[in-house]
Amino acid sequence: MTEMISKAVVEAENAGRRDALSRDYDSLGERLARRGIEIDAIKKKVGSYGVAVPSWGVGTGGTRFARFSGLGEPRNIFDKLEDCGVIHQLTRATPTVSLHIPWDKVSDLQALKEKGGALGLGFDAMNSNTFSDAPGQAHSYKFGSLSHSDAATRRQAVEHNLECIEIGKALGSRALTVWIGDGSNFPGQSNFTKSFERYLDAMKAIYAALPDDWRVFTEHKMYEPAFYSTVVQDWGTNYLIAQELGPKAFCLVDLGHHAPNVNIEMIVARLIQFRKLGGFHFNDSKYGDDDLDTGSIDPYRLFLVFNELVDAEVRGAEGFNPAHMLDQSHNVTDPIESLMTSAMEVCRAYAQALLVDRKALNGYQQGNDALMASETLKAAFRTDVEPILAMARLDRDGAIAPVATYRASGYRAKVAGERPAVAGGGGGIV
Ligand SMILES: [Mn+2]
Repeated sequence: MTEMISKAVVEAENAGRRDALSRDYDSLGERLARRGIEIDAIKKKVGSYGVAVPSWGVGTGGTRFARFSGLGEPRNIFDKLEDCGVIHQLTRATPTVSLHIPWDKVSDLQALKEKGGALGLGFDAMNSNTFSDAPGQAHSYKFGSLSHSDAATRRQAVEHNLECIEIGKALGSRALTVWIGDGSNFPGQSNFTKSFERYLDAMKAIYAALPDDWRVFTEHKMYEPAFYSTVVQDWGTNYLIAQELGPKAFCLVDLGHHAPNVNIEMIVARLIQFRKLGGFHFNDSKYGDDDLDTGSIDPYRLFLVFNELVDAEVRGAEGFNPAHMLDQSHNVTDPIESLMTSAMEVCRAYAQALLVDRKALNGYQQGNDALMASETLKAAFRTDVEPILAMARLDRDGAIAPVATYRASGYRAKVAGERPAVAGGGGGIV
C-alpha cells in the first residue's frame, strides 16, 4: 500500500491528541449509554461508511468569471488519485473515486486501476460529459446533446456514454452518472415535449448497453447552463426517466441542484419509497447550485437527509442501496482540505442520524406531538459526535485531526514543487 503521508507524521500528530480523545470518547459513551445507545456500535457503523470523492474535486474550481489556480494542482488523473489517496489515508472515509470522462481519459487503463489499488482506492460511478465540447469532436453540444434536434449529435452523445461504460468496466466501476446541460434560454427556443422525447430515446440506447450488474444514475439540475428551461430539471422529471428506462435506472440527488428552501429530505423519502433513489452528490449551497462545501451552510439539512437514509436502513427498505458521492467546487480553499472536511461532515450527519430515538419519534408522530417530535431530532443533531468520528479514524490508522495532520505533513508544498502549473485540465461544477 502506498502511503501518501508518512506514517511517522500521522503517528506524531495522533500521539498528542490520543489521551484527550480517549477521555472524550468515554465521556460521550457514558452520556449515550444513559440514552440507551451503545457508542461502539455507532462507531462501527461510522467506520464502515464511505463516500466517494469526485476526481474533478481535487483541482481548484472556479466560476464563469474566473478561476484562480492553487499550488501543486494535479496535472492528470494519476496526480488526482494521489490527492484522493491523501484524503482517504487521513479520513478513512473516502475509499472510492468517481471519474469523469474525458477529463480523466488515459490510454493505459490497467495502470490506472493498479494505481488506485496501490492507494487503496476503488472506482465509483463513471461520469460522462456532454455539456462541453471535447477537442476535435464532430458535432457541438452548444445546443444540447442527448436531446439535441440533430440525430448525429445525439448519436455522438450516446456513443460517448457507451465509451464511459467500457472504461468503467475495465476499472471495476458499476455505475454511470449522466448529467446533461441541455435546455433553452428563450421561450419557444425548444419544444418541451419533443426535446424530452429525444432525451428518453437517447437514454434508452445507453440503458440498453448497461451490463447486468450496473446501474445508471440520472442527475437533475434546475437551471444552468440553460437559464429558461432545462430538460432534466427536477426530481419529478428524473423519476419519470427512471421509470421509463427500467429497473437499472435510478435518480441521483445533488443537494445543490434545487431551488432554495426546497424540502430535499422529503424528495429523498419519496424516491426511497418508490425504489428509485440511486445516490447523492453531497455539497451545500446558499442560493441554487453545488458551489459550497458539504455541511458548510446548513448542516441541519444534511442531518435531515441522513435521518431519512437511516430510517430506510433501519426498516430495511426494499431496494435501498444509494451511492454516496461528494460533488462541490473549491474556489478559495485547498481542495484536499475541503474534501476531507466535507467527507467528515457527511460522516457526522450519518452518526447523528444513527442517534435518533426512532421509537420515541414514532410515538410522537402517532400522537401528533409536533414539538417533541422535533425535539427528538434536535437531541440527536445537538450531540457532538466528533469523538466517535475521530476514534473511528484512529482505529483504522487515520488521523484524529486530518486537516492539522495534512498541514503538518507539508504535502501541498511538496507537490507544488513537483507539479508545474498547467492551464485548463478540467474542473468546475457538475
Ligand atoms: Mn452533481
